[in-house]
Amino acid sequence: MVLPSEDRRIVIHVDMDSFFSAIEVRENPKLKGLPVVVGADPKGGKGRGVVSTASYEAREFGIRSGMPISRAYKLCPHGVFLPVNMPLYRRVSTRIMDILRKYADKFQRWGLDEAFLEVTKKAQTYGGAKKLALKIKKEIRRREGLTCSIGVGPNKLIAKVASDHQKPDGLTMVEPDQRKDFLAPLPVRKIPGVGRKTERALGRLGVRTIGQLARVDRQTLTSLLGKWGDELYYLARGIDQSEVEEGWERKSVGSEHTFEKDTDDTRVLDETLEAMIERIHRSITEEGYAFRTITLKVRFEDFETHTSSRSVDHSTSDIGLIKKISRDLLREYLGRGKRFRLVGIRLSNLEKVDKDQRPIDAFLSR
Ligand code: TTP
Ligand code: MG
Repeated sequence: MVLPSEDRRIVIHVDMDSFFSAIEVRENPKLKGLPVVVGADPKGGKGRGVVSTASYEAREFGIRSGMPISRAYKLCPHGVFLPVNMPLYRRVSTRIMDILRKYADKFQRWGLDEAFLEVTKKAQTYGGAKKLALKIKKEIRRREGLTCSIGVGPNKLIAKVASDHQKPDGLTMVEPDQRKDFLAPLPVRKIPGVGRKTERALGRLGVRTIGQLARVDRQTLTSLLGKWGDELYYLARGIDQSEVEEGWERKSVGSEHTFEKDTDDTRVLDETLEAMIERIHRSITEEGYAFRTITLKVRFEDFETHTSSRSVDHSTSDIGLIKKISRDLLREYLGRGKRFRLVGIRLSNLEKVDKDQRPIDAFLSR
């Protein structure tokens, strides 16, 4: 089923290349060409935090986002390890979004370093969209000294997968009749929203590529994955009717903390969570948001990692409630005879309660 409206839209997705580390290199050109790793509390590679991002030179050593700094250090001891300077990255992000917005009929920021632009009217044709994309790249490079990768396609799904296709500094055009061939050879996890869990479930059906996924019937997918299976049925065919929506961002905000030393001291755990909650709470209320879901993440000393969530009936911004629920959630993990390496808190299902406020900055950390 391809709806006629599907083919009429032209959507661009822009994603900055190795965003945090590219900014660091721009600020300090001596770092150009070096393996640069940005992460929480890096201590020259001896810290216990995780990697936020790595320059493409550092990725050659196998360093990836989310990896412990200590592992990154083992892979590349001569790398340059830098702390996260979020206020700087936010300022750069805001300026980039201001550039992008001008090129769009409709604009949707999607996190700190990416955005969707519907350009159906401004571009008219795929040829026009390509010209627009090249202009965007040029302007970002000239004004900010940074590169980005761009995908152009008939909907948000295709545009997003395409922007990731030739990184860094790429431009990938996928016209409506090319979408199936474009998607078919890619692994299923390239579909936004497909994580390890879905990948594993599909793997059990022998499905590894999007092309294989497109051959599975709808019933099988829904009985395996429920509503998400139904969505996947369409996504695998390159069909995505979701709109480019102004002001709708990735709706969650959270933070996590790796302890200096693994701990099972409940006071330390409580205090750490409280401090994080106060910071996150300040940020959501300042931006005029309320939440419905709280997620606690814990990682034990042996790296076993768990998350558990609880949702409330109506959206709220009650800090006492966040603290209480997080303590309840934490209790399930106490007394296991294992120390904690990391705790994290995330608020999701955010809802705007104060319409006059600016949209929330998509995340404090992912
Ligand atoms: P990404 O766009 O996923 O990564 P990137 O811009 O660093 O690299 P790429 O060229 O592959 O797009 O994320 C944007 C920024 O978000 C990234 O620079 C750092 C931050 N981030 C984290 O802090 N933790 C994470 O796990 C990820 C994936 C990103
Ligand atoms: Mg990026």
